[in-house]
Amino acid sequence: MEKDWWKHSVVYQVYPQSFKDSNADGIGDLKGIIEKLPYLATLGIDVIWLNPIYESPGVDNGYDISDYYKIDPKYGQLDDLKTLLEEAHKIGIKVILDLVVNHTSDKHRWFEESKKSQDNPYSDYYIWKDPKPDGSEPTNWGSTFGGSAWEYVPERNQYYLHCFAKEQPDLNWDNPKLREEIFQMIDWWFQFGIDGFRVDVITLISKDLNYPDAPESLPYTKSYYIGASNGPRVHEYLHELNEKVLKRYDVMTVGEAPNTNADQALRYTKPENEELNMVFHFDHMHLDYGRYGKFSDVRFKLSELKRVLSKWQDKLAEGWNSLYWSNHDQPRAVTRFGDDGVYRVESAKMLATLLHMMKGTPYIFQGEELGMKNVPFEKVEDYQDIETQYFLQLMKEKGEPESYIKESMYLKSRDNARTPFPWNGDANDGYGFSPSKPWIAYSSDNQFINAESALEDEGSVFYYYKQLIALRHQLPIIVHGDYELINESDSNVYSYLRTYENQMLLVVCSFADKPTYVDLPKELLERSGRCLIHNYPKEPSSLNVKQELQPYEAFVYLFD
Ligand code: TEU
Ligand code: CA
Repeated sequence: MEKDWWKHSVVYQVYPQSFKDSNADGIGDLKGIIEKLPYLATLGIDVIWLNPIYESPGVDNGYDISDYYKIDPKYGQLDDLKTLLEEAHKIGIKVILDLVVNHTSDKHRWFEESKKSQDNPYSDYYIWKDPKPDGSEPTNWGSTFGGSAWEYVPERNQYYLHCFAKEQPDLNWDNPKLREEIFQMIDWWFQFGIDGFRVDVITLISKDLNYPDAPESLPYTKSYYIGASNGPRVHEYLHELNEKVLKRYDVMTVGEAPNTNADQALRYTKPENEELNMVFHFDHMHLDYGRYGKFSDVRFKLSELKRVLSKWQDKLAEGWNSLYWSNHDQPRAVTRFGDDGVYRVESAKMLATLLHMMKGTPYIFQGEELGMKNVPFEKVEDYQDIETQYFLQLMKEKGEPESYIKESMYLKSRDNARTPFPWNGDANDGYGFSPSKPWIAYSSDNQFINAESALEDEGSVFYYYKQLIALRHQLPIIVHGDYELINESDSNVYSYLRTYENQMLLVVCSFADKPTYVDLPKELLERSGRCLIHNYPKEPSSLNVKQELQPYEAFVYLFD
């Protein structure tokens, strides 16, 4: 087995409930994913990451797990997952699952027992604290989806902690018995044959036992960060997980790391620390936050994007980066960072170029390879997501104008990423997703943006992604080369170099919606190179780099 295969892999994220429905209940499922493996093989990806498919009441779309060993019947059976693994492995694709072990569902057997009394075998599986003398919550922390992060249970006369919904109680990792249960479960899944895990909010598992109150300056819904992120024993626990389980398998791990800076991330990912292979950071996701945090109409600044992405490229030189523009929690990349109007195709390709030529493992969220954009839901009621519902309510209470509320939903709701995948453009055929009413409304853009038309069009975003993936597989410089930002102060163009052995790669990406000009190092202008990829039709003399750029133009040159 090839060492560190995840370093030269490209991961494709499948949101199972919205990929392909095989049994006409309006919900995507495992058989649907199996059916669409050839599509993923055509794209050329190496790994599929599936969002949670375990048994769950579905309060937070599967991130509230009631049984780690069962597949939720709406997705199929364990046997279907076996088949998916076999079929994927046959064509060289690996499959990783989502591991949600900071919390469970409140319907998990452990919690049902734990909440009964202060004295039972599961009593310490969760985080229980006495009320303050006046009966109030142990700290002033708010939870991600609204309200206090503490919920009172009369049977115990105590509060339990939930950083997310109250139906998602936080597990107590300080309890060695709990850790053993979790490690056993992880081992069971590796025995089953999966190839790794994306690990949900792993930076939150160790809590500061002083339980400090949060300062007013922290946004309420994230105020638990003060005592719940990058806590005192998190590295110890991950190392223990590695020692006891991960080490024995050839698997990959990517931890989701909210509230984690690049120095901390290096600790998680440095190979000699034996914790995780890589983490997802949020720094570039925070560039357009406003007064409610995420839900805002603020637009990112290119200078900030350069600063943030370059910092991570530099700081994680001895660790490993994960590269992403979008996922199931984020709006569509082309709307957020590009132009989803006239230059949708050009800017989607430009963004792909910028990300896929960087050092790290790229992640593609389903539909990103079609250049899907945010969803123009007509009715606010079309939004399903628990986070969106909360912020909608909050902004209404604060008296925000209807138009501002609608605009922030449109720009930021997690549902932008969650609408069913458009396999074709035919509304009467449920866009090829399902013959029945889907669990969440379709995007009306599907008639123009869909897989069938992308596959028929040589110039589509899809084939551009395919090319980028193939380049990563062919050229070690893309995997291993050093990164260097150039033209830092250019406010239109993001350009950088990669160097490896005697080779050099030049990546130029315009974020301007009109023609512009890029200043390039003289030595490169004099050298002749090879244009590897370009989002505008090739010009006859592609040996020399050019400096005039079309709107959202992007290209990559290799010099050797
Ligand atoms: O998200 C964790 C996380 O940090 C969220 O606060 C995220 O920032 C938010 O969704 C952005 O709007 C993970 C999962 O990816 C998410 O889907 C879950 O809801 C959450 O954990 C709880 O498990
Ligand atoms: Ca189904």
